Amino acid sequence: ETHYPKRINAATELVDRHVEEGRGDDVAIYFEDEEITYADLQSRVNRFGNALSEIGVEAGSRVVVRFPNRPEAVVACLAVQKLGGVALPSMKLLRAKELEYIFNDAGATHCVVYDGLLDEVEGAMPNLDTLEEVIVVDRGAGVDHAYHDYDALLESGGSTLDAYDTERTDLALMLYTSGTTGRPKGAIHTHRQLLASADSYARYCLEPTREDVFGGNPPLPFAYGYGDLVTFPLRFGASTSLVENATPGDLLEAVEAHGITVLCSIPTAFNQMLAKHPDAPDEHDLSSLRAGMSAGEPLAPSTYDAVEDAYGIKLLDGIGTTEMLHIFVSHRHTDEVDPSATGFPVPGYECRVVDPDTREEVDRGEAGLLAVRGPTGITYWGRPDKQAESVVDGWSYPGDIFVHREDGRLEYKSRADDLIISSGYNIPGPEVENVVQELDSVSEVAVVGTPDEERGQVVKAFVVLAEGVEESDDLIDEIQTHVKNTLAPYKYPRAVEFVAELPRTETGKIQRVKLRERERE
Ligand code: 3SK
Repeated sequence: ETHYPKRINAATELVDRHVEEGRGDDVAIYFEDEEITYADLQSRVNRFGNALSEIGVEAGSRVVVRFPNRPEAVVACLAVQKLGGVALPSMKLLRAKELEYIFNDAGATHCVVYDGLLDEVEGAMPNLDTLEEVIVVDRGAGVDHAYHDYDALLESGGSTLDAYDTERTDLALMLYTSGTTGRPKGAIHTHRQLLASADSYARYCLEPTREDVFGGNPPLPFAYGYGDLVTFPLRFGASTSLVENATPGDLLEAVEAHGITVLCSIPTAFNQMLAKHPDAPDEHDLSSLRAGMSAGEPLAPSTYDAVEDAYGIKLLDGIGTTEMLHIFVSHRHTDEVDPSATGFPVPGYECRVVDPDTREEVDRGEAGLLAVRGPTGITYWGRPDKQAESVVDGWSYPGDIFVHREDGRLEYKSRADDLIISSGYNIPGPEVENVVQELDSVSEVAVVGTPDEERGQVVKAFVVLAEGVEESDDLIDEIQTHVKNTLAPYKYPRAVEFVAELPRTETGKIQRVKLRERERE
């Protein structure tokens, strides 16, 4: 708290400060063939901010920003924050019913929306209680509308704007959890927390400089993407490379075109890059890369090794959550990375592994529930019930099972919900997944517990086979034998089902809850 002045505005720190300190000509955003400098970005934020203010956005207003990864989304969020409002980026696949809940729960008054994503907002409109104004970014989707036009507002707004005099504890960003179970929850973050996520994880684990270019495909409305592609690069006067709806191939092209130095993605996308573009290191100049970041799902050691072999970079696995805003356990790029562990508590954070019942710290080497304390923490919007469950005595409980090892590293075991209890043994599904994933015949795998009369639950693996591999009983045998030979034999999957794909959230997380539900039916 005390490291930051009482009055601080994140947008000013991320943009204006660089211009004032003579870095206005540096590139802030690469997008397609466009290079948007810090001075350009400041001008757009100011002009759009002035226009938003004319149509009623003020301190405390909640503004939904609905976009693929494009510069207008960055401009909109920063303009709202500069006015003292709260930016609420929304995942682009959300449907009208889901949007209705989020708009009403947040009390959103304004929405800035990309033309291709307007229809679901319109579908929700008859039931929106607080929405006053809609601003559409017309990019040729051919929608006919009578709302405000983003480009016209940008033209009309004056190019200077004094930031609202926000306090460090004022809200700046609101993100809804994807809600695999129950209603989505709004996670809220202050101006200070936004900056603190960069000043802890990014500063110490990545040590960014002005020469860095952050790039990747996590969507901006995902806390991971917002940090990697907005807060981190702009905090350090570096650049961000935005690619709309990037496939793994697009990302490899962006590395070459924009000179990406820090490549951010999720394990599935790294696996797809490796599998679909095995010749990428010969076909593209990837020499700008200096580090990679992976989150969203645990990173299998086999993926870590393959990325290091192919691209020559350490892929830093990190655990973060929407509620915690960003990563709180990771290796630093200067560490000797041990891919069997997630890493150390990020500087600024403390972690304890506790007994879920007593909340007492367990011995090193024993599995327990992770408790975290640091510059960001869990705060829900209007959910005292969930708040009381998730924060106890000042410690946030993100809901993950970890082992704190003697070497100080934290080793991820599973989500608390994903622990399989079979014949009295505790079996973390992701540990089995990592081993199955080592087989060349396997493209993706998810492991859950399936009900069993004798054992309570048995371990079941859902396997997506690599291209060209045919399912067979021999393959099942190979998978089971490989796990038995690598882990304690009771962890082997007694059931194996081949599937065409795994259910995933829009942010790429495997929805194990859906697989478990299917097994219970
Ligand atoms: O879900 C995650 O893994 C995550 C990681 C970093 C930052 C934010 C999130 C939600």
